[in-house]
Amino acid sequence: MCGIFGYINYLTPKSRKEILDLLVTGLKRQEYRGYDSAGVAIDTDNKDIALIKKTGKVKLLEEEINKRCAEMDMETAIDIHCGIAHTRWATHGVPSETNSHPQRSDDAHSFVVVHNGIVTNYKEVKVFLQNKGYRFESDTDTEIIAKLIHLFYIQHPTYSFRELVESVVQQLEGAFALCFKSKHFPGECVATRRGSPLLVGIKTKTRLSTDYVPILYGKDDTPASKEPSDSAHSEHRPHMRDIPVLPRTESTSEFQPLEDKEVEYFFASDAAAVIEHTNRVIYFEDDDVAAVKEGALSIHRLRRNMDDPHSREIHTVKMELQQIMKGNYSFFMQKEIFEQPESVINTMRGRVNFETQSIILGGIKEYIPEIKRCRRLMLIGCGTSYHSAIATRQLLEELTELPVMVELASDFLDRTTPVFRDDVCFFISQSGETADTLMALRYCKMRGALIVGITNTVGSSICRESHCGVHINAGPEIGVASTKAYTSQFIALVMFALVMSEDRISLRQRRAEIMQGLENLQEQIRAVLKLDAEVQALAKDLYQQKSLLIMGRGYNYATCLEGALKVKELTYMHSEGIMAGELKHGPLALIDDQMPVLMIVMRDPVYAKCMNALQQVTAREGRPILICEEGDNETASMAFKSLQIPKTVDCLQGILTVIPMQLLSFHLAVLRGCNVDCPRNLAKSVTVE
Ligand code: G6Q
Ligand code: GLU
Repeated sequence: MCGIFGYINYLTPKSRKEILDLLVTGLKRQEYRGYDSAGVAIDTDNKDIALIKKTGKVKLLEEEINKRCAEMDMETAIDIHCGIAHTRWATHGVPSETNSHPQRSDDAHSFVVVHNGIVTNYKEVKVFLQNKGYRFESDTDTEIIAKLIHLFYIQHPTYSFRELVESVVQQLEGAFALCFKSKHFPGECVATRRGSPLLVGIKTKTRLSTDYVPILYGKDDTPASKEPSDSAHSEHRPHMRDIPVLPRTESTSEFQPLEDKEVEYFFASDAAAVIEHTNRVIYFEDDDVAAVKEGALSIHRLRRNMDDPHSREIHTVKMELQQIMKGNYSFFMQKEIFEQPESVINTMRGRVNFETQSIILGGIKEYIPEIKRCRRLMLIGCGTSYHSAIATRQLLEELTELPVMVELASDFLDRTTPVFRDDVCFFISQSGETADTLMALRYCKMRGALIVGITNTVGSSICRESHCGVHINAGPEIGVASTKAYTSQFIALVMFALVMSEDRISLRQRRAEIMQGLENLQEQIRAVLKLDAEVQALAKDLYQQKSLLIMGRGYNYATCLEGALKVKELTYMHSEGIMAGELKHGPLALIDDQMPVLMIVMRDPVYAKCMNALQQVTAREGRPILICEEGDNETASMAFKSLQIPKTVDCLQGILTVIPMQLLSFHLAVLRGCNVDCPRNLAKSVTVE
């Protein structure tokens, strides 16, 4: 989920020092994407491949490279070379040098690979490879890719580098961008993607004579299939046992190189990494396999569908480096809000099977029988993470029929809350390092409870100290205000509730409805994000106010708390999330024609009660802004202003209602001149009690 950078120079001589500088700079330009370790692979003097990897910042990798310089000739210019580099955000295996990329096929470094994303069927492939005698050194999903290409190479010595990669990706499920280098194919590079971004920058001395690179399709395929290429892939994926029914694509005589002799290629996850070298860029599509051989770039696809294009356009990127560092966004928080259509999918990837309506959470699978026997569930966290527990409590109660306690870690400890051996305690934390949450975890562990970690950071303290857990896989969150981690925590807990109710026939209908909701979520989040301009207009009305009250109840109460927290922490404006049912017990006193009030009123089981609250507000001349359902003009007509958002199943609605709140706090902060990504008095990871 982080950064790939590959650099190939063809007849453009560069010293090892220059090549390493280019690779390290390529990684630095993508540092904003967040990562926990980094690594590079280049050729050595004696035709081996040197792997240099380091946990932590790219700066540390750079220092390690400087130390290793003495081993190699750094000055002599090399005419043709391929180097690959990577920043890793761990999803499988803790951040460590062995787990960092590039991952290798064997001690001899026959093949090395860098990978962004998650291979969801890696266990199956790993067992297959272990049975073939491969020994694994890392805990990553990625290592199977390096080993698998090695196996194919042994089995099919006549295959080209590109054909080997094509054979490999046919066996993979999940999301990936990959960049390969091999000792057997010096100066060549093959890269491909499915679900993770990848592009190539092209630099030539003279202007390119073409604006596109033709796509070469697999030989056996006529352009008749109606199937999208993705499903074609999985359909034709041979079972591991009878590997390989390998495709042969176009012969080399049809290979169409770019007409330039001296050329440099820059593979990257983001244009930010190539823009200082060239503005000529091709963005790859899913299942494109791009190969650089003898200075020629070719793009292949295994099979062709009716409306597939004949070529990939070479775009001219007009932006300056500074502009695209945050991927077109001005702030990390903004980028992370807009990443949510993808991050929610990453949380579900490899876990939810919409066809069979089943969910597997690999990290807690073995503990499910024990969890089902427990006395109660306790969900413990701080700040935003605590809110994700509030958001899902009702569903957990419904689907598990267990008592569910939701606790703020600090208060839980203050009370020395009784905990028992048959309790199951969930610790929810984006960073996995929050001191209060960690202390509460140790407190419960000492008392013999089962500890389940829900974190975004593999290898964090909470991960290490839990008995089992779920990684939310939202990708690195850099903005201090948590956004995409919240929606992913939400989904992780919903998935847990669904797992717990799998064998309950009476809940079949309810589960099916929630699964449908999960499946539609990506599109619906996209639709909510389209309201950005409307939310910005609201922010313009509100930004000079001193206070903002946010009211709701039921499934949307958590959105009120989370919305108010976002507004407070980012804009320094007073904001309060109020349970609408509590209005008559005091907060109503705050309402007049001046007090800004935002209310969430969806057509769910508490609709009528929310409407009562709304009437109480309007009766006191309050002028509420409403978040309501798309097409619900009746409710909207009661509002001073309204935002209409798509409807989903009640228990998932909070994912869609929180997004306008994230956008609103963001726009308010910008308008009030606050530092969006680093608000005052708040750290990304609160490691003090
Ligand atoms: C919210 C903040 C903050 C955070 C807590 C808990 O925008 O980021 O409320 O959620 O400090 O942090 P962890 O989730 O990392 O434990
Ligand atoms: N899943 C891979 C790993 O954990 C790649 C993670 C990434 O995208 O950086 O090693």
